[in-house]
Amino acid sequence: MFKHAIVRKPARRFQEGITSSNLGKPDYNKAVIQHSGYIETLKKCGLKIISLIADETFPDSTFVEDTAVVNKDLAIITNLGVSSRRGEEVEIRVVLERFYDNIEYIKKPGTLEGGDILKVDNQYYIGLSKRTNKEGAKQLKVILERYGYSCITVQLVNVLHLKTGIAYIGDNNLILTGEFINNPIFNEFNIINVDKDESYAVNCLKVNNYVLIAKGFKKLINSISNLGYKILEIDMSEFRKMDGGLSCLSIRF
Ligand code: CIR
Repeated sequence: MFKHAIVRKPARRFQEGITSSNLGKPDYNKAVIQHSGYIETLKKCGLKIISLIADETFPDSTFVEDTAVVNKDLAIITNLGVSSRRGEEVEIRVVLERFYDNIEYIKKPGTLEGGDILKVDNQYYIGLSKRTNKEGAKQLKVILERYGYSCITVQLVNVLHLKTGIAYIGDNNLILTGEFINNPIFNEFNIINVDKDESYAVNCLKVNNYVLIAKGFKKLINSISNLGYKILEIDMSEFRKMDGGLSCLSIRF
């Protein structure tokens, strides 16, 4: 069970962040409202929220997930894969120090972002992407193996992060789309394939007794609820414009 989530309010400069989407500029006020909705939903899942004030130095700093990889044993502070985001991790580290005795670091030339890290019980999948390089993945593997976890790397082709295209919702159920469909690495799972028109919603999140999913993706919502999960929908339109999904907006532990 998760107990806490770290979140950070979007910066006023949010729309100056990195994006590859063609969905237009995000509306700051709307993003703030949607962020509050996200927090309320996490509270409904039973989490205590550690809410950081906006950091105007970093337009992408609301996407806190990329700054750390955490589990019950340790926190690993990442070295983000783009220079415009390096430094976002500093305040996150200070918060995590309150909760963790064991803190490790991904160091240069290694780069790694939390969006590339998918945990399935004691097994980690590490996406090799434009943000997470082989050296970063190797460092993470060495650290996690010391704590008894195993790691497999997955080469990404088109997606920004591994979790842009895959989510694990427990009970062997793996949701995936695009380049991950038919990848033999995931043969052992019960696969929920997602059509291209709903690929944004793949980045959903199992938080305690609920699955959180972006609002308005009817086919995937049906597939997940048919498996017996309780679903909470969140309006993510403004974060989507900046390539951000549900998981990106928090660090859960
Ligand atoms: C970026 O390109 O870094 C941000 N605009 C979006 C980060 C999304 N993070 C994530 O998927 N974990």
